[in-house]
Amino acid sequence: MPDRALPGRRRALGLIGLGGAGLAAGAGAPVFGQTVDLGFAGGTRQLSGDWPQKGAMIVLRERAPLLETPMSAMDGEVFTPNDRFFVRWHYDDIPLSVDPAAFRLRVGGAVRRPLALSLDALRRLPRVEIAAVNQCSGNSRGLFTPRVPGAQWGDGAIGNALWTGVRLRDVLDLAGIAPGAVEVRVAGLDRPPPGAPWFEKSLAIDHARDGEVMIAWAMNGAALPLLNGFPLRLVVPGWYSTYWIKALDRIEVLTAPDAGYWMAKAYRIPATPGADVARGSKDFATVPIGRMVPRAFFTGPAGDTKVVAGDPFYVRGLAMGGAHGVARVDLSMDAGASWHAATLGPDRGRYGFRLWEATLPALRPGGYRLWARAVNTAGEVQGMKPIWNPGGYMRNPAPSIAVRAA
Ligand SMILES: Nc1nc2c(c(=O)[nH]1)N[C@H]1C(S)=C(S)[C@@H](COP(=O)(O)O)O[C@H]1N2
Ligand SMILES: [Mo]
Repeated sequence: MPDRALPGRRRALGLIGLGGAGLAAGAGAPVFGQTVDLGFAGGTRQLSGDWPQKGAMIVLRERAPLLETPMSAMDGEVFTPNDRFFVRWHYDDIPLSVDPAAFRLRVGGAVRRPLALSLDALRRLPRVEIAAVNQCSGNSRGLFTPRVPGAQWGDGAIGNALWTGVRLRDVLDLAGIAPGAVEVRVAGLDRPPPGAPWFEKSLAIDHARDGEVMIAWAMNGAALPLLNGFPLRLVVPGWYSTYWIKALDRIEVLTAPDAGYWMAKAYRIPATPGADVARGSKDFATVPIGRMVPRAFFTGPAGDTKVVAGDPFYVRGLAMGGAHGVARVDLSMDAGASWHAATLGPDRGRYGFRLWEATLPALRPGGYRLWARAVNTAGEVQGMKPIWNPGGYMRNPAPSIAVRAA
């Protein structure tokens, strides 16, 4: 971390008026000298506590911010604390202050009544709450082999929250969808550099109206942190977070498919099962990234560990089902030849995290490898073999940790 850059950043982001949201001047002390090893070449990163409303985060990039959650911050937590929730922006020009009284959410395009909704007007609609995992399409990209360009995340570009807000459907119904609508485009307050396209994403009209896609103003019972999209963000349960537009201020109903850069060119995956193609290939049909896939994570321990030979050992982690609930988390000590079910924690919502734990039998002295996999309620099983695609999207091989018993 260039420590000279930190005071400036603290000033720039730390003095933001949030109209009562109470932004502390800096979230905590910089954690100088503390590094985290994300498990790939170049993956040794500095922890910093110098971001507003954030505790210690792994810094991938300062401008535009890419802040990763250390796995230790998710250990034993179904809901990822807001001050440790990962941050990802594409463009440098992000909103540094938003006046909630002046803020309006505009709804336009193919609608009967274009709207400019205040936050108070939104709050008069029926309130909904949903637990959902927000995961970057490129989470774990740093672990791709061969390596691919893009943000070199470890496993921590992910978090689960209980989101509070209103249904996108209710907002669309208030405006009245006009005939011929096919997609709904969303965009936020961050601005592209000159000549670059706005960061806009679109959902099919039926998806936008499914009653699950929501506009949230709170996560885990508190206002969204500025870096996570204050005052409003889209929440698209079960889908990768590229669609979860932050600082959402524009909704536009389209009568033709969105041909913009961020739909037509970026965030596209191979149209193959599991988004998997031969290493190095470039020539394949693509589709926009969409639903997430099941994943399990070790959090305690989060990586290779030593245990006392002859003692049972306790291991735990998190799992997500992707676009469905978690049915099971399995553990294997023979590279997937046989699997044993771990104990799941309570179900706090099908799109959210589920805690899992297991106490494993005593080991003789020696070296072992322990694997975990998640299985969702649709029967999708997390596979052993890593996929590959040039965008570095949707990585989800069954994780493993080395266990040394002595
Ligand atoms: N306005 C806006 N919304 C955005 C983005 C962005 O660059 N601008 N990035 C998206 C991507 S790719 C991700 S991974 C998530 C990250 O959400 P978070 O920063 O709250 O964790 O925000 C999404 N929403
Ligand atoms: Mo992302």
